[in-house]
Amino acid sequence: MTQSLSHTSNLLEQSTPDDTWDNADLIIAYLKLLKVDYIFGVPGGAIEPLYNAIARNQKTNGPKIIVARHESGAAFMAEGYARETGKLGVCCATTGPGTTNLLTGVASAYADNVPMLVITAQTPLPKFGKNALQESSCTAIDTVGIFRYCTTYNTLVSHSEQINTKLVAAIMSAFRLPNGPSHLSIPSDILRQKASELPALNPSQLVNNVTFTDNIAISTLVDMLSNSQRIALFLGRDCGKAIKAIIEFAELTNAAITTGPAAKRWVDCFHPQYYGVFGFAGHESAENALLDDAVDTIVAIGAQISELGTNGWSESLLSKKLVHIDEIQEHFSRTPMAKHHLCGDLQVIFQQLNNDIKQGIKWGKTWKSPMSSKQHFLEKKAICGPQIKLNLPTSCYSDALPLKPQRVVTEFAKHIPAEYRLHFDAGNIWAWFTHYHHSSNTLGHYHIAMGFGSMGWAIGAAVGNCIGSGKPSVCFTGDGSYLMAGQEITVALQHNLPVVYVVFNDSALGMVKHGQKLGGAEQIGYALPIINYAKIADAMGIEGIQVRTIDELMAIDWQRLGDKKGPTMIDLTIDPSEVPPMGQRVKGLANQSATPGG
Ligand SMILES: Cc1ncc(C[n+]2csc(CCOP(=O)(O)OP(=O)(O)O)c2C)c(N)n1
Repeated sequence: MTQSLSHTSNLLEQSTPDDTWDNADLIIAYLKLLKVDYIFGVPGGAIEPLYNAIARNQKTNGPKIIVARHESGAAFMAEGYARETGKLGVCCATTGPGTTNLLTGVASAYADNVPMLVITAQTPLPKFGKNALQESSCTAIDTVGIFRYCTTYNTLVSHSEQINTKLVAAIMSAFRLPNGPSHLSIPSDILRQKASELPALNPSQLVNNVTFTDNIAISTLVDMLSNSQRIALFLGRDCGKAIKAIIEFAELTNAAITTGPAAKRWVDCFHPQYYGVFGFAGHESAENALLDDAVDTIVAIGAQISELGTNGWSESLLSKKLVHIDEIQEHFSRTPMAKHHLCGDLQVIFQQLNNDIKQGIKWGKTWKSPMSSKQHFLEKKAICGPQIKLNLPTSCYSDALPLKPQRVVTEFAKHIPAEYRLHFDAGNIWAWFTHYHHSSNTLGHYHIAMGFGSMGWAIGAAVGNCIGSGKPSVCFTGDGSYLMAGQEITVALQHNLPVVYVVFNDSALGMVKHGQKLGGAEQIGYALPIINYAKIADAMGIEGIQVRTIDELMAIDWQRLGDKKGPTMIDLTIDPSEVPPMGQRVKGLANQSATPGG
C-alpha cells in the first residue's frame, strides 16, 4: 500500500489545544495530519464524544463522517477508501452490538492487508463489571478480546495519558508490513477527558516504513537466471507498486506471465506474454505455462500463496522450480520447497534485476519464449473494426435468454469506461469475472477481496472507493449478497455518489447451489425468492434499470451513469443454469470433505 503524506505543521497549529480540546479532538487532529478526509461508522451513545469532535472540527477541515446502515458496511467502506487512496481507512462504532457488527469488515481488511484504524467506544471506566448497558469490558462481552485475531494492534485505552502513545502505535502498526487494521477500544469517559498533549506523529515517517532489500539474495538470483533457459512468472496481489519494472523483467527474459485472481488487475490481459489466471476460476493456459517441462524457473512475486490464488496450493506452482520474491517474510513460510527466497522492496529488486539482465543480454544471454508453439490464451482471431475479435467460448457471444453470465461479463469488459472502479462480491461473481473479464486496463481499478471472502464486501467498498476517488464505481454482486447488505446503496443516494450496483439475479445463493451440484452434495438451502431489485431501488428514489435482453444490456449508458449524481441499480436476470468455472475449488473442497461453496 503506498501513500503520499507530507509533514503538515500548519495543521498542528490549527489544532492547538484549548479548554475545550478533549481526547476525541486529539484523535481527529491525528487524522487531519494523515489527511484522512472521511470516517465511516454508525453512531450511538458511547461513541458520541467522537462524533461531537468530528462536528467541532468541520470548521478546520476535519474529516467528515459517513454514516453507514450497518457497521460492517462502514468497515467495508473504510477499506474501499483505503484501497483507493493509500491512506488510512477509518471506521468507528459504539459499544456492544455496534462493535460486534464491525467485526466482519475488520476481519476482511485484516485478511487482505488493508491499513485501517478502528475506533470503538468502550463502557465508561466506573461502570466496568457492573452489567452496564452494552457492556464491552474485559469481564463482559469483551470487545478487545473479540478483535484479537483480526487486528495488527489491539488495545484498551485505560488511562487518558495512554492515548497519544497508543494512537501512534495503532497508526504505525496499520501501515507496517503486512498492512492491516489496528483497534483502539476507548471508554467514553476517556474520549471526553481533556487532552493534555499535541499529536506526536510526523506523518512523513510513515513512508519510511519499508522493507530492507537483501542484495546478496539478488546476486544469487541473477546467477540462477543466467543459468536458466525458460522462465514463467506468477504475479500475486502485492506486485502493484512495482508492476512496470516486473513487466519489463518479463519482457527482457521472455517469461510467460500468469497471475493470481486478485493480481490480474495489474496486467494487460492482451499482453502477448500473458497466459491468464492461475488459481480459482483461472485459465488452463496459465496452468500449462507453469507446467511446461522446458520452464526451469517459476518466479512468484508479491504473492501471499493463499488457497484461492494457488488452486489449493497446487504443485504446478509450488515446486522445486520456484523462486519467491516478496516484501513480507511471513509469505515464505508457505513456499518452503522454493529454491530461492528473496525479501525486499519489489521496486528496488526489479530495478536491480533489470539492470543486471540488460548487462547479461549485452553479453549474449537469451531466454526461450514461452511455449512458442501455442497461441496467446485469448487467441486473437481477426480484427473487426476497432474491436479485436477474440476466440472466446461461444457462450461469450450468445444471444440466448435468459442472458448468459459469460456474455454479460464480456460486454461489461468492453463497455465500462476505464475510469470506473470495479468491485466484485463473493459468490459466482468472482468466478465469472476472473475467467471472462478481459481488459487492457492495467490501472489497478479491479478490486476483489478474496482473503476473508465476505458477501456484501463490494457493496460497501464501492461506496468508500467512490468517496476516496471522486470517480464512478460499480459493484457487481449477487442477489443473496444484496439482500444481506444492500441497504448501503442509500448511503450513495444520501451523498449523491455515482455508484452503479449490478445485481446478478438468479434467485439463488448461486455459488452454494452450483458448488453443491459440482461436488455431488445434497441440494439444500440455496433458493431465494424472485425479487425485482430495480423496483426496490425505485421505491428509494434511485434509478432502477431492468436488464433482461441483449438490447437492454447494450443500452446501458455507462457514461451517463458515471456522470450522474447518485447511484443506479441494474437488476440483471442471468441464466441460473450456467455453471461457473470453479471446478478446481470444488475438487479441493471435496478432497477435504467440506461442503462446497465460498
Ligand atoms: C458473510 C458470508 N456468509 C456466507 C458466505 C458463504 N457464501 C459464499 S458465496 C455464497 C452465495 C452468494 O450468493 P449470491 O450473493 O446470490 O451470489 P451468486 O453466487 O449467486 O453469484 C455464500 C452463502 C460468505 N462468503 N460470506
